[in-house]
Amino acid sequence: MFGLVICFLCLISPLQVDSAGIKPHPFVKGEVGSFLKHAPWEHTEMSASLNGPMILTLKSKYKLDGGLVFSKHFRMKYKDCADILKKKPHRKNRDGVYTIYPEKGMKKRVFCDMTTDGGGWTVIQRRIDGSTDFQGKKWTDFAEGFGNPTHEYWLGNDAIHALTKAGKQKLRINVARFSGDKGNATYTTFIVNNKSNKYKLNVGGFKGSPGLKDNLSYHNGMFFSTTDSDNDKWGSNCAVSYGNGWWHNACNHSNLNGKYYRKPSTSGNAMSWYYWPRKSSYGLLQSAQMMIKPK
Ligand SMILES: [Ca+2]
Repeated sequence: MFGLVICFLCLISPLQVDSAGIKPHPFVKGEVGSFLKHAPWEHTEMSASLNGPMILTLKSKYKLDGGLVFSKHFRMKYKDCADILKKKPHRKNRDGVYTIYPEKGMKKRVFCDMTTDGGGWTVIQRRIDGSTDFQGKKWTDFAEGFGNPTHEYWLGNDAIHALTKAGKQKLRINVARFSGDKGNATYTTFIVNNKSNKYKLNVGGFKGSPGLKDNLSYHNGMFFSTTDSDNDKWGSNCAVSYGNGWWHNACNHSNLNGKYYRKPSTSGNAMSWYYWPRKSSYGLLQSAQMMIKPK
């Protein structure tokens, strides 16, 4: 691209170059830069190619009267929502579904929260209306992920592991009750281990909004359990008793993958964040969301 700009300089102005022969005089560069910026470029063609699962290359050509063709290359590969925001700052405040590549060969559609606390949050779990069934899901479902990124979903333990394994992500949990109360909890440490370590949870560094207690540290160091894989600290399988996959201990202080009830419920299997502010009953949550962002 720069080479073409230099050729263009040759056409319109005597060019001063340094000893390397490529650097225009700052004044000339500024003049021409301004001209190029405001010139009536005509878009002539665009082509795209996929190189493996990670890289999309877009080539765009622009023509200016006089015949000059100016090529632009765009290489797009985003690891997570923060990466998108970093490379495309204009996406700030534009929440929505985006495509990310947590690691080589892994492509995921996720909801990006581009608004909360500076944006760039990759949503890994979302419950808002009960449209996605979190019950009846097995080990493989939780590993691979399920649901709809525009509404409710579980991103998948493999993807969550890929995003958090480097230890550079913080976790934020947003919860809301049917009563209208809202709260959030953040954890400066959030790492989910790999499949052979049963997606063991490493969480710490809690900070919560007023009144909201830490209900996840009880699950620190726990393996992930599902109805078909008991890895908890209880004699029976918590995932069977409660009906869903989670980092059950014996059994839980939080169960954000619990059953969604469309009104307050006293059922023990309901989606819950138990201590808020003190002991509370299950089944008071209307929505929950887990999202991560680099520290
Ligand atoms: Ca057990």
